[in-house]
Amino acid sequence: MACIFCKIIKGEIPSMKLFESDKTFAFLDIQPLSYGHSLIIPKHHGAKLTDIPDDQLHEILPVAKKIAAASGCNDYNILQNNGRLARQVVDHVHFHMIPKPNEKEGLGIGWPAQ
Ligand code: DGP
Repeated sequence: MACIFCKIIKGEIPSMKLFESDKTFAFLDIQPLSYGHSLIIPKHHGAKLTDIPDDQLHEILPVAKKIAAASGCNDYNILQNNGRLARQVVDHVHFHMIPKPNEKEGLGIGWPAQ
């Protein structure tokens, strides 16, 4: 399997893991748009949201909520791109959690040391 996110799930490519269960994996994005930019993915491989069975998606938003809360930021984007026209680069479904820190909130408090 050539999928880089499947390799990350298996530990064949290192990542900064934030969460793992039998169906879900979350890790820091390697090209962060802000400090704490993370990706929440189903372990089930599929390129687009419509390729993933419903029962593999149930944890995604609860995990995104936990990670958003841990970021220490009140403001954040949850994004999910499908297809090249939508700027999807990696063909394994992933939800971006992008904190929008302000000066008061600083860098957030919940992240592992880097
Ligand atoms: P998208 O355009 O929605 O397909 O975003 C793909 C994201 O995946 C992009 O923000 C960078 C991230 N990414 C790509 N390769 C790796 C990798 O090997 N490790 C990690 N942690 N993130 C990656």
